[in-house]
Amino acid sequence: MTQTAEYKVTGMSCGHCEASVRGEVSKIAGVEAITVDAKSGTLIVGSTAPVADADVVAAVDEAGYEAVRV
Ligand SMILES: [Cu+2]
Repeated sequence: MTQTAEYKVTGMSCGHCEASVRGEVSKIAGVEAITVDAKSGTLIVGSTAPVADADVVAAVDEAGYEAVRV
């Protein structure tokens, strides 16, 4: 892993929400590690190469939530 990016995600409330976000974000090329916490609304994406914030925001949107880069 060469870098991490943190996002604030609004709308998550339980483990199913975390799983949905994890599932969509894991589809992004280069993503190696995903830490997601519904309680704090935190998403941390670890990747081997730079991942566009727009791609992460789109993936989270696909899961049904809203992400903003911290
Ligand atoms: Cu949920």
